[in-house]
Amino acid sequence: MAKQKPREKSRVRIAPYDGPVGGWGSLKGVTEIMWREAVPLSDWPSLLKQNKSDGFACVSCSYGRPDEPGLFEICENGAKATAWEITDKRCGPDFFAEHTVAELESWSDLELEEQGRLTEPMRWDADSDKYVPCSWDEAFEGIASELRALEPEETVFYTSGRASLEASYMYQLLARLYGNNNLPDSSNMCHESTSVALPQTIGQAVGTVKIEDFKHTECVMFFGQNVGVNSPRMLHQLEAVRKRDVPILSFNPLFERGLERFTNPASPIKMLTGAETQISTQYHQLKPGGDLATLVGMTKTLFAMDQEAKAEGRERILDTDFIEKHTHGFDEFTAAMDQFLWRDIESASGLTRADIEAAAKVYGQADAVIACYGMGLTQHRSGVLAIQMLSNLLLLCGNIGKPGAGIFPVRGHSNVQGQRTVGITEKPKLAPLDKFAEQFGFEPPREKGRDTVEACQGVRDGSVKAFVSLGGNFIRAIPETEIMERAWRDMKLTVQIITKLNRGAIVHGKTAYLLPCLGRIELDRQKSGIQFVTVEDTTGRYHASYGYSEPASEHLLSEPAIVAGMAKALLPENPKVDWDGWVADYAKVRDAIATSYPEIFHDFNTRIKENPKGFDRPLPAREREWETPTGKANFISPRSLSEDPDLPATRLGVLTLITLRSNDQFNTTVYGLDDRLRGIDGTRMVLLMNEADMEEWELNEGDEIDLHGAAADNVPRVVRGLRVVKYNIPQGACGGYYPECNPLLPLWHHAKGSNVPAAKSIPVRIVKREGESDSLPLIA
Ligand SMILES: Nc1nc2c(c(=O)[nH]1)N[C@H]1C(S)=C(S)[C@@H](COP(=O)(O)OP(=O)(O)OC[C@H]3O[C@@H](n4cnc5c(=O)[nH]c(N)nc54)[C@H](O)[C@@H]3O)O[C@H]1N2
Ligand SMILES: Nc1nc2c(c(=O)[nH]1)N[C@H]1C(S)=C(S)[C@@H](COP(=O)(O)OP(=O)(O)OC[C@H]3O[C@@H](n4cnc5c(=O)[nH]c(N)nc54)[C@H](O)[C@@H]3O)O[C@H]1N2
Ligand SMILES: [Mo]
Repeated sequence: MAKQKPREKSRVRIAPYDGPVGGWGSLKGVTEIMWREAVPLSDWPSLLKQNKSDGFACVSCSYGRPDEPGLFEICENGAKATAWEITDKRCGPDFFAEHTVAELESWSDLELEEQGRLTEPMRWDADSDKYVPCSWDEAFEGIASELRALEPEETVFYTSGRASLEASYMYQLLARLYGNNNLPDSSNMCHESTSVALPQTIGQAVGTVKIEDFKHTECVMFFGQNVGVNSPRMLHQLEAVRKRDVPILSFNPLFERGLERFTNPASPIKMLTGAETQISTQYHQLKPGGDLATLVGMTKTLFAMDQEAKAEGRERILDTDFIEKHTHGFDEFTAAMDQFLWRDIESASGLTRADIEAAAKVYGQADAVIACYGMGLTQHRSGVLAIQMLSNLLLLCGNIGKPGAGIFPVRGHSNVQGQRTVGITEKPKLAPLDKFAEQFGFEPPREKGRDTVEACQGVRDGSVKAFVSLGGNFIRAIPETEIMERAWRDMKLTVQIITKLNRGAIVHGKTAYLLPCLGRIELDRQKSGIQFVTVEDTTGRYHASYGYSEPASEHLLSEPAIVAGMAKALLPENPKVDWDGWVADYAKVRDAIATSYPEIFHDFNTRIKENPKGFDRPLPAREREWETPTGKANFISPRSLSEDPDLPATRLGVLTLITLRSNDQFNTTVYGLDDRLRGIDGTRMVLLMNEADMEEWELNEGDEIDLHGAAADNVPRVVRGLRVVKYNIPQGACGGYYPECNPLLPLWHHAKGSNVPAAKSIPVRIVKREGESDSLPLIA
């Protein structure tokens, strides 16, 4: 029985939220989800184990752990992610016996995942259109026989950024032994712009900041990263930074509550007195994609300030010694900056010259500056360039490679950075293929594999015929939902290694398997005993993660065991790859990782045991060693302020859509329909609009509209039935939730150089709905 209008609560409320991030609202959020997921009371104290050296690495974000973690080294959203995984709800064969897949088509993401943890491997049965239980061996054999019938390049092995170093390493080896480098991961939709931009500028693909740097910094900047929702543990460091009266500058088209105010829920006094910390000392509401122009404007201001200081015989603003000794391309960069006019900077950034100068002054006067950034920079057509421009700004004042300073890409998933480190990459030059060849006695494929966008293109043109997902909900996360869903069903094989039912199970290939796995919080018992796994956080530190809760079902296998099961069924025996031995004892996988990557992982097992707080990867740029072709840190000069070339020639009636995460979701996992911090309760089908634009379009709050894609290719793309909400967002921009708005994002609209879908700048047009609305009234 198809459900009616599954996406709204019976009561929908839109009203501005006055509270801070954290505080009682946050504690209430935690308790609500613990009840909703029916987490037994005995498991509640487990929250205290989160992000402790003897506990588990939070399955939510990738932010690092301080050396002395607080009693509650958790946050509202980390607690939600934990509750989501250790839930008492189960989705077993009885559920699947009751529902055909066609029937589940109309279920929302929330309703699918609300069924709870999957308990047994399942195979899709074409005759009944139902998932039916199968044994693990049947699943592995079935998958292997499909894959054997294909050419290796016709299969894609996708990973979502949560899988451990051990599982990821085994998985990339499986793909390469099978014969391809088709190893895209969620990073391709996320911080790939970072991984492309930073090696060219500072010679490493990851950031340079450690948590201790927050103790020494004199200024923190945020470009397009929503700390209060997506990496809330960082608020503890920001609170301490503000206590020292250090300025924080935020650049964001939306006023995000977490960048404005915070009440520490771990501080009893603050909770009782309601004391809030003001986070940002300056908040610049730029246009979507306006960062590049803003950074150019700040740079011009610094040049002017420096000239003035020089003329007056004061200490220079630019770090001329650093520029001279450590950088390349400064003269060309200076000339490029001279080309840009303030008039154009103001119009491309949406900020006034005075605003930009005010930000530059604070930056220029601080001796050590940290620049944090997230999807607001990476998910644009010019994302790579914007990151390079941020790096330029830091280099000007020597803000890389000294205490309290650095560039800080705040990555998403808890091990997304680590997966790339251990070989999950479609770019052969980033994997030690010669080493693999020697270690495992085979000739690894040398051709470039497919990234996320290229994998999607392959599914569309039929050249990709099988898709194996280690985690994630790929079909919901990618652009162009409708077109991609149609193409997806033509594939020969889809395999989902997941923990909960999601859309990727419903939209499937001709043969389809669901392989349910253990989560990281669960006890992983293997032949040699209980195993732990390891992850790399966004500061480049490796931690062990120990599960503690009983598995959701006795039939679950760990991710390493599933990868090994597929590999053994598919690949010829290889005496140098001991899949069984690896599964029996993950320490042996870590030994293999150490052999492949000795500089980073030498003595891996010893070091992880001896350092309960983790150990660090080498970060050459932190030591001012530049592993670039010039041997220096490079200034990279932008040639334009990025007019997005994908926008249609005639912009009449076109708005730029930013796709957003709510406070009640982890990526495509929707915990609930509320977004407390933005004052939206009970629905996600909204379009946030500027008041002046609403007048222009003659719209009132609560009106229902259809949103159409307005990209230059004129392909019809539409999301129907969004309700207009008046919001403080720049004129010309509008906001909607991800993944609901993904049908509007063209596959080809992605960052140049990194192929990250430009999800923060989608051209759209509004079409008003005539007649009666079938929605519930808004209660303001
Ligand atoms: N609770 C929770 N935590 C998460 C996740 C989650 O979904 N929920 N997801 C995880 C993952 S995989 C990731 S990648 C990270 C994502 O975390 P973030 O990097 O914070 O990503 P978003 O929330 O998509 O958007 C970030 C901010 O960019 C702003 N923005 C949009 N366009 C622009 C622009 O042009 N310029 C600027 N300066 N700002 C802009 C938006 O208003 C928003 O505040 O979080 C991780 N952590
Ligand atoms: N429009 C728009 N699109 C976007 C974005 C955006 O900002 N806007 N953001 C992009 C970004 S940054 C990202 S990272 C992607 C991510 O998007 P997703 O693919 O949604 O990422 P996940 O959170 O990894 O996927 C959730 C699924 O992982 C499975 N899962 C959970 N825990 C585990 C586990 O321990 N093991 C395994 N094997 N499976 C598990 C569950 O079944 C769950 O359904 O979306 C991208 N898409
Ligand atoms: Mo991400």
